Formats: sequence, C-alpha cells, structure tokens
Amino acid sequence: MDIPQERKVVTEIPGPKSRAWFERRERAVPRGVANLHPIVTARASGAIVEDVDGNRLIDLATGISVLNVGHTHPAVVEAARGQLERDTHTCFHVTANEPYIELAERLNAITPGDAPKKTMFANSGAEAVENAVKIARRFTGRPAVVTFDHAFHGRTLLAMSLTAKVMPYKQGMGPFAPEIYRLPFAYPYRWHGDPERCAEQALAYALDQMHKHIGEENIAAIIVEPIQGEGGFIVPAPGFLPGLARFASEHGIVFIADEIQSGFGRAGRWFAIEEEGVVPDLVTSAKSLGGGLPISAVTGRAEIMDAVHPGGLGGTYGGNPVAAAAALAVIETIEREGLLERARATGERIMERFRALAERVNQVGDVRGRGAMCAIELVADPATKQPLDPETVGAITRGALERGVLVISAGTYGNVIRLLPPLAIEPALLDDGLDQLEAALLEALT
Ligand code: PLZ
Repeated sequence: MDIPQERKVVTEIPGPKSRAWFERRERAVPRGVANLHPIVTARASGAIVEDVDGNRLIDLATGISVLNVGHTHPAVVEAARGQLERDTHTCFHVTANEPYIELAERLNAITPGDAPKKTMFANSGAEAVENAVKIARRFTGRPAVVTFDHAFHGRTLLAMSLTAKVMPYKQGMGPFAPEIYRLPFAYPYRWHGDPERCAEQALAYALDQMHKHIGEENIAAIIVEPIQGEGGFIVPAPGFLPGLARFASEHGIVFIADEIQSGFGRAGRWFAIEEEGVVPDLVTSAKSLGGGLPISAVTGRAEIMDAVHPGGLGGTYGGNPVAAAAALAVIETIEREGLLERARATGERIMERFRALAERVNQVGDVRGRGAMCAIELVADPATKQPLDPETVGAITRGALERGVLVISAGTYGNVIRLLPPLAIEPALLDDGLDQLEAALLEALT
C-alpha cells in the first residue's frame, strides 16, 4: 500500500464516516474495549494512517509500538502474503513449520547474551508474560514473582495481577493471582528520597523487602520493563536494573526483561536493556516483533527454557507461520534499513523539541526517553509535581488528532504524552507532527 507521506485534513476529525461507524460500534462492541481516538482506519502505509473519511494522519502512536518498521512495510507484506499462499496453519504441536524454527534461531541470536538460548512463541504480549512466569516457576520450583510500581504486563489473570494500575486494568476483576509482590520502581522524577541517589535507594529498599518479606529462596522471578511503557515511559535511574539482575543471579532468581514495548529497536537497540549491559535470563517480545501480525515470544537461557517437560508449553496458534514469516521480514528490515541508528536520530529530533518546549511551558515537568521512545510528563504546577488533570491531557491528544496527528497518553496518573513513531519516519513529517502537537498543547494549556 502506497500512501503519500503527508498530513492531509479533508473533513473535521472525526469525520462523518468515522462517526457513523462509531454509532454502530456503540451498539455492537462493549464499552470496556475502549477507543483512544474515535477514528476508523481505511488503510495505512509508512507513517500515515488514512481514515474512512480520507484524512491522512501522521502516526506518532504506531498501534502502541507495533509498527516500528512502519505500516504495511512492503517486505513484511510480501513475506506474509507468500506464507499465506503456502500454508496458514497446521499447529506447531501437530506438524512444525519452517518460519517458527528460523525465527527462534534469529531471536536466540539477537537477544542479549552469548549463552545457548531457546525461544517459544505465543500470540500476545500477555501470553508471553504468562509463559515466562510458568517457565521461571518450573525452573526454580519457587512460587513468588516480584513486579514493580507503574508496571504493565497485560490483561490476562496473571499478567493483570502483575500490572500495577487498578483503574482501568483491574477494577472489580479480582481475586488476583497469588504470590505477586510489588516494589517501588526507580522513577527519578517522582522519587521520594534523594533524587541524586534514586537508583541506590530504590535498590537498597527492594533488596531489603525481598529478603524480609518474601525470602530469596521463595522467589521464582523478578519481572521488569527496562523502560516502563504504559506506566509513563519511565526510564529507571541508571544502576537500578544491573543491581536487580546481580541480586537475581546471586540467589538463583530468574530475571525477566519484559521488552514487549521497549524492544525491537524502539529504544535504539534491539532490546532496551542492552544499554545497561544487563543480560536477562528471559526476554519477552511481542508488538513490533510481528510488524502488525500477532505473535509474541519468550527467549532465554536454554537450561531455563528446557526446564518445562514436553507438552507443558504451547497453544493452538503459537508461532503461526504467517506471523512468523512476517517477523522474519521485520528482523531483516531492521538490519537492512539500519533502523536502530534511525531510531536514535528520530529520538534526538524529538527530544530537542521537547526540551525546548519544557523551557517555554512550565507544565512540562519532565522530558525523558531513549531512542524513539520519548515522552513529556505534564504537571499542574512544577513545584508540587501534581499531575495535570486527565481532561486537559485529553484535550491535547484530541487537539493533535483534529490537526491530523495520532498521539496517545500514558502514565499511572494519565499525564504523560508519549511518542512512538515509526523508527525511520521522514524528518519533515515528524517535524510537522511535532508542530501540530505543540500547537494543540499550547492551546489546551492557555
Ligand atoms: N508488556 C510492557 O506494553 C502491552 C497495552 C494496551 P498484549 N501494552 C499495550 C492496552 O490497553 O491493553 C504490553 C506491554 C508490556 C505486556 C503487554 C501486553 O501485551 O499484546 O497487549 O497482551
């Protein structure tokens, strides 16, 4: 699909066709399945989403970081189409398929660490998280799982239980899975102690809690997002993750890096955790792995992955050959187009603009990110850091949408604007998108 890479607003947004579809949607689809924007997509290509009214929107959200290589990338479409015509499904448990095995080999090679590794596939991020915990429990024979404040790991029972935020993710949906323990995350902007010593203090507290309240020998896994996504693009204070990983390795605890949002080039490396030189025991991938097709993975040290007996892992669709073929094309595209470097360049352009904005607008309390995973945290007043109210944040994302730009918020307090553009978005298109976002922000705040 080839759509001109330009913003084009031809109706008010949402336009009449999107509005008509949304009337049907209200009747046919439950409200629990929320929509961030009242827009219906007709087609998409590169960094542009075209809606059913013919508006061309600059996509700075990429379906929550699923289109790191851009929408309908020709290499991904061709790989999926070729596989679609050859074989769509036999179930890996019945007869294996080539893309599954080849993709496992590729993931074993690109994930951090040189030890022998193995990979299994599932369909969604939540399922990858569930499997990682199952594997860690079987390997260690221990029950407890440590998770963090502001964490998001999915919506299935175990993944939801690991997720931090009650509303909207957990409200009224308990009882939750047992043996889950939550600790503070090294969140520099909102650290209650000495901000200069955030990593050190958060780590000391975490290790003490694990020792006193859980007991090291009861902990199967520590699961952590190397850069928290839904929680607000929180980059942990440097040193926190290496300290946790060291503690895990000293006590036979499986260290799981949930790279579902931060991985696959988003943060300027294959996996965000590489930045701190940490080699996790298990890594979960999803989202941009499939370049738009649903597939997720757990990759990890072979002896841990092989701890589960035959038949203990899997599922009907896991590693579907069409999605696996698309994922192989995603990996080749990231390599061929040098997208890790492009992500860094894209991110620098965004951060420069965000920093300039923070100079001018005092409600921009924090500017943070890495690679093309960038955000601003908005506050009512920088002195108190009281989060900006969600209505005003909504007015900003809505204002951007009305100007033809797709932007989404994040954060425990809903006060973070996050950008997740295609890694190689054209600089002029990105600048146009940032101009519109800035105009919407200034309008909503004044
Ligand atoms: N782990 C780190 O970011 C999904 C959720 C959107 P699934 N994030 C987007 C929503 O409102 O549900 C995510 C993540 C991290 C796990 C998941 C879960 O991935 O593919 O949505 O199950």
